[in-house]
Amino acid sequence: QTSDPFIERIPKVELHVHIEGTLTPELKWKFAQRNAMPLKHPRTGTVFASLAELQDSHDTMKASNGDRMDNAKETMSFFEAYYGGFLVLKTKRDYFDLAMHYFERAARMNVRYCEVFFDPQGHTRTGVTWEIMMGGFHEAQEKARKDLKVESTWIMCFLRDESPESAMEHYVAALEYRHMIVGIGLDSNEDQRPPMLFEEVFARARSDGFRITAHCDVGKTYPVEHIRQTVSDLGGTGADRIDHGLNVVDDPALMKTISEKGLGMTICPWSYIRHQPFDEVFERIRTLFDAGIKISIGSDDPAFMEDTWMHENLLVARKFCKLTDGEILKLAKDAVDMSWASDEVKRNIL
Ligand code: ES4
Ligand code: ZN
Repeated sequence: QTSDPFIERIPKVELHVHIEGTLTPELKWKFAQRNAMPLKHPRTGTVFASLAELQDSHDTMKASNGDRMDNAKETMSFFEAYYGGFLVLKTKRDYFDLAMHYFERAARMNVRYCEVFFDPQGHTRTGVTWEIMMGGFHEAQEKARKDLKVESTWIMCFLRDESPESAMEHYVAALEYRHMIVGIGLDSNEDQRPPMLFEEVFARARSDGFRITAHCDVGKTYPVEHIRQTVSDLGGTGADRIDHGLNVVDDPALMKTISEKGLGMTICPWSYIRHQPFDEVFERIRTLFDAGIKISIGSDDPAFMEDTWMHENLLVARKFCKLTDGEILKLAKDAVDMSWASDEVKRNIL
């Protein structure tokens, strides 16, 4: 099912989308062409000769599907495809176009407000300056507000597979752009990287007035301890939200703490379907919902998951969690509630 008038009509808030995860193969190809860069497969070194070849290997759903892995040697793993995308972003215009492409999609889905993740370390390490990156984002954001009535702000994520020192350096550099940034997050490969490794920078961000969140349990099952740290410790007294964290359903006491603290969780169904049994994913989401925990549906990396944007994520959640119109409305309201928008912006959303 692809059409659902109620879901189409309802005003939306998106709180979990990586701007780099909205880089479609078409945009990647366009930027590579105009920056005169050959696009290579990050592992095999093969140069993609056409957009069609790139599109083929960009399909990380295929790559992560166990038994199709063998005969899909040329496909890229998620992180290969994702970080490969950073290489084609060179100019302020690239950053502007990337963000504008997302805001235009958002407007078409009636997304009125969004908090968009970006990964500055992934950009500075390819030689891009803050001015180029934030300048392009800012111009797009202003145009989207004016022309599309899409309100937005940014959440700066640290790459947890980089060092805490690098996170701190980027934090300090970002202060010049703090008017654009509402919160600080943590993403990338979670293996052996508990959130509290980054406590110094999160505590500082907290005391400087930023909201904080962290990705937990994404890709495969990581220790519930990562969620516990995020809930109770990060930034001194715990984060303001949790990104993902589905495996908390294995720990009813922690679920109770999340519920009592009123912490919202951002949930991206298409991201989990790639790695986890289908039924289990939706049972878990339903369990969180029924426990009264605030959840907000997001798209994570829509361009890397078979083109599944906010709309498609809501559709699949609706279908397999058997959500009524009333329950869809509750999700939409909880998303507003969980957001870090000012009261005035919140009033204008729904
Ligand atoms: C990500 Cl850990 C993770 N999962 C999905 N998308 C991402 N973007 C950056 N980190
Ligand atoms: Zn994410």
